Amino acid sequence: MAIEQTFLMVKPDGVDRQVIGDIVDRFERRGFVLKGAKLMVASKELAEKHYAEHAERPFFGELVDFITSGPVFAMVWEGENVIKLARIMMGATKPEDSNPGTIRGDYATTLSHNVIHGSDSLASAEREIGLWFGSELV
Ligand code: DGI
Repeated sequence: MAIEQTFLMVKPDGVDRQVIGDIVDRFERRGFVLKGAKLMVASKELAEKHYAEHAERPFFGELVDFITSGPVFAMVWEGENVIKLARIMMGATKPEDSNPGTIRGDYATTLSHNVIHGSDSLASAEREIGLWFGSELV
């Protein structure tokens, strides 16, 4: 398995709940390496590009409004199989399906307020890292 990079983001509810430290700690303890991080408020344009695959869904407007409603903590993490393993550590999208011990299983309150985003494939990781970090990474 090759070394990969993935894009992870603590959503506004997670920043508000002050769980950035816990989330960073989980990935560091798992052996992954933080390659970039920033606290920022996403523009509507960036949010719409990020969630472009959901553009036709009825909840798209709500999704964009929520992700731009306050600061997010955008991150790039690196490691072996990090894309898949980060998704497992995050837990399922729906709070009723996310297992205790996962990030969402421990913190998510509703379907939209589910604390963290993580790329779901190599193609989306590359696209999302480019979108959020461009050429900023060291
Ligand atoms: O990759 P995920 O975040 O686990 O899930 P996703 O890419 O299918 O959806 C992106 C986000 O959109 C998800 O974290 C929460 C929200 N979402 C997904 N399905 C619904 C939804 N929000 C609402 N209100 N209704 C939905 O059916």
